Amino acid sequence: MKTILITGATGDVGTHLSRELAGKYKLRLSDQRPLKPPKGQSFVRADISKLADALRITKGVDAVVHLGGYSVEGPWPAILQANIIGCYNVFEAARRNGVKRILFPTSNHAAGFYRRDQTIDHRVYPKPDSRYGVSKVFGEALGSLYADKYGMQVFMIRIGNVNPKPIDKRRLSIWISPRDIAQLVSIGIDRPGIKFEIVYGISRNKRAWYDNSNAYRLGYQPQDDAEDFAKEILSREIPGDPTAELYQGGIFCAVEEVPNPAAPPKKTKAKGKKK
Ligand code: 15L
Repeated sequence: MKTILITGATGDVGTHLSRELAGKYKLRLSDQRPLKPPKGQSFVRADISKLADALRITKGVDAVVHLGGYSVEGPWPAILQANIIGCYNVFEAARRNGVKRILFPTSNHAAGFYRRDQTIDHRVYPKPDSRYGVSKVFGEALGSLYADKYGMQVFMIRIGNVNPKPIDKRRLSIWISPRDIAQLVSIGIDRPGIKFEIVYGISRNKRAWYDNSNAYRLGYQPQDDAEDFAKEILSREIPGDPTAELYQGGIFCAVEEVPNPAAPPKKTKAKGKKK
């Protein structure tokens, strides 16, 4: 039985995967937050922004599923620490420990600025919609480098949204059920001959914005379709921000006010003074 490290195991996706993959692999779960592992699985607490921790957890595993990191848009220092430094440490630690295979669940937000009326495949140039999206593009680029330069076997899953059910209109296009993501992850772990692949982590959704033929070529046979929930979801949907509605990344594409600490303080008008 293969030993698989799952980083970021306390998160939603990690929780679904450790349940779905139990018994199929020997799972070593890791996170910086504590976790009581399910029976038959082990847990190692680690902070992947420290290379020494990343080296410790990647020792002796057959593959790494690197979920650890900041999982939504956030302040740059947090993204930098977790998703740039942390991601680098995990790839580098895996290489130094001789781990050949690494799965990096990237995100739909690496390409979130494609419009919803476009269908994109695994070969499109990234169009990140956020600092978080940029960090996922960094992970994809790092994976490409480690595949070409060091011969690592790298499997990228641009995940839509993992949930037992799709939660809104946007997710009808990008939803993936827990059992479908587990199937994709198993392909990434077990399929021979992987060098560097990008697939989309979505179920067989009727409203998909992705041409996921690369996943199908590698043997993916999704069981679920978000359309089964469409009637219920559309009946309660209220129109959102028009920019967010235009792009695949949704609200991550909306312009936000980023406070600039270097900017001089704004002058306030003196009270009672007329122009
Ligand atoms: C993601 O990449 C996030 O990790 C997740 O929390 C959701 O925001 C998801 O994308 C989404 O777009 O629904």
